[in-house]
Amino acid sequence: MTAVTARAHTNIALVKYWGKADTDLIIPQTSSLSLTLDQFYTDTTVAFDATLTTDTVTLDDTRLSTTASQKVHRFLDLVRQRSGETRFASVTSTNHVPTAAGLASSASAFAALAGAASRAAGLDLSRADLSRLARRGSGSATRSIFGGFVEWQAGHDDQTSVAVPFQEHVDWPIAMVALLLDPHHKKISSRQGMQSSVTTSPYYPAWKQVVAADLAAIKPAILAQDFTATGEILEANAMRMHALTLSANPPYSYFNGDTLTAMQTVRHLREAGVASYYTLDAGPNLKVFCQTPDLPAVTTQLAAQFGANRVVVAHPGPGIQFL
Ligand code: 2P0
Repeated sequence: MTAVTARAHTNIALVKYWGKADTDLIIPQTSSLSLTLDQFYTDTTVAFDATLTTDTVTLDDTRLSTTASQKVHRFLDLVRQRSGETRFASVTSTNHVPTAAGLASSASAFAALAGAASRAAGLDLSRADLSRLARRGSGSATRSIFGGFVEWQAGHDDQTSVAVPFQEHVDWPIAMVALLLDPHHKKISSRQGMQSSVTTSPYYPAWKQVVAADLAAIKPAILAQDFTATGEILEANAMRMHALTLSANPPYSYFNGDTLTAMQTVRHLREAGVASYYTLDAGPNLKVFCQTPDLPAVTTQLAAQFGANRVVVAHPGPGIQFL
């Protein structure tokens, strides 16, 4: 019985993934591009153990029920299938977030699980293969195998749908300020939400064109370290993703009142000469993209309005590590 521990960081998509072409293999409708973040990560230890009669999953010191850990069981089945491992596993996972407000993410969770479970089962996978494996747990986990700026190339099957580093070592003084507005679990999961957008939003075909254009534009902007162009693209892309929720049937939204207020704050900062742009995922928490010299202005304003304990500064982070 060998226990293996892996650490994976979460990532924030600058050009978002919002919809699957294949819900079983998790092949997305479009490619996406993200930035891995240093402040939010998951440490996961996996050990296959002949004395176990079922897989056990412990998250932040709490043993999960079979129902709550269904996705993990299915993921372990996949690893057993590939490796020939027949034993059940114990999985122990800790989410590291700087406050109790919770930015727990399936991206860091399944990336760390892919690493720890595959190695514990005796597989020695390349990072590309780890990315493909992590994808089967959660789409966004595909990208969390790599550090810095990462592109998940949509592809069309298990082999071709994989993340590739776009710029792994980021030498650009940028930051992503997380504003934690609501720690609660979302009512509509990303999985349900994106599928509803694919099947019911009349804007979905336009979204695919938006993503293609945004990817083509953001890559040269990142390489040129063009902060304004990068910021404008990521903010517009996030809003257009959220337009898919508002235009679904039935319509829904991940925004709350504070989300709208915080968006206005960022616009005010910009008008006052503090260059900053926001993005947000399937929840109300904003992430504010800014340049390191502007961090004091951004964090002071957000802390004054929402409370210092809700503001966490993140920078570009690394890819998967084995501890
Ligand atoms: C992303 N999100 O690109 C997008 C933007 C949220 C908004 O990927 O069903 O947990 O497990 O593949 O990866 C969150 O969805 O969904 C997500 P599944 P996932 O980061």
